[in-house]
Amino acid sequence: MYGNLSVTDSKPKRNILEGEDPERLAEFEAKILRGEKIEPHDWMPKEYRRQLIRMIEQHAHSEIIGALPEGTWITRAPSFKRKMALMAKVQDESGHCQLLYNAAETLGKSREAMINDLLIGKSKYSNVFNYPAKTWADTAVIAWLIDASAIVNQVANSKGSYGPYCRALERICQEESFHLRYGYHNVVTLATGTPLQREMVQEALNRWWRPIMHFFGPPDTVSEHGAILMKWKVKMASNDDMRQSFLKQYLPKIFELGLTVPDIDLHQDAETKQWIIGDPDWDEFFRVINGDGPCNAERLAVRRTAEENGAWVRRALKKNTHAYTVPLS
Ligand code: FAQ
Repeated sequence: MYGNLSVTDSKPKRNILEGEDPERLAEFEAKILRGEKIEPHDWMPKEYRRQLIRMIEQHAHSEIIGALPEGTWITRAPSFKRKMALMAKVQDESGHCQLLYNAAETLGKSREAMINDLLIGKSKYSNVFNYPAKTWADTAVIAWLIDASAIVNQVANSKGSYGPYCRALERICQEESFHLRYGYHNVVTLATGTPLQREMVQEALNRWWRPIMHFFGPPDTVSEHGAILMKWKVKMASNDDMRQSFLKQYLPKIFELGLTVPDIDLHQDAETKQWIIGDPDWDEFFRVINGDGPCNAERLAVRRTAEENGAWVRRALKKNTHAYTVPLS
């Protein structure tokens, strides 16, 4: 199902709980099992903190970088109404990164350190935002199916164990559900429009399908962090289960619009009703998340420029001087 990927591709295991007090660890795990939330002032194993920082930070970076592919279409939206809607969406995504950076900061890593790790290429962000939005139809597919993928992941994980992350996810999901409806409306408009519009949306779907399959992470057999994150209820389902949940919900809607997906091996198992996908090229996934995708360099360059251009505002606020006296040019 997944080409030549196997468990032997994963890194060697280390003892992640070395040095932890067994009694406190047992109490912590019992609390999670009872469905209680862990809050910032509570005791937690070092590995729980490290994993949460890694995951929430990557999520925050994904939101801020994720605003870029669609953002490039604000000036080219096909009508004033759609321009307003797209602007609101892009603004929402930037707001989500604020909520997520705040949640990650409760674990002890500063926002400056997180942004720095993004800009030097140390921290990852979602694979999907390293591809270009070539046409207006790409923005429609992003807003419908990437927001849908994000919702599948985030609704599940909002029931997880770390209080600040779960509360941020709940709020984010409410806004993402507007994005999804906006995206679906755009896709329906194109799919039921002229032959050229229909062709445009099909081509966009063909471009985004594989990155969307990658979005949920590598197969469970090679997922490095999945087991411990699910044990501690940070991830509420495995990568493959999240991908399956997306396929079950959205493939029928795609087909209903008369659209297809570029996977000749895709089929539904007659007994289990599970969707079986072809190999979505996991080599490409690993290349992209490690910095070698079509737009990685461009995305980071834009963020670096934004960071440099905004530096004087942050300096002014930090010094608590009167920001309005700082010259604008
Ligand atoms: N992209 O062991 P696993 C959005 C990395 S928000 C890049 O399976 P894990 C909103 C992974 O980090 C989108 N890297 O990892 C929006 C790890 O590398 P590391 C973001 C990926 O953590 C919509 C390595 O591979 N959502 O879209 C990806 O157990 C529209 C091994 O993988 C979240 O961040 C990937 N797709 O599971 C904005 C949700 N997948 O750190 C604008 C929270 C895996 O060891 C427009 N995150 N990797 O160097 C999660 O649920 C999880 O972290 C997963 C990965 C499921 C992404």
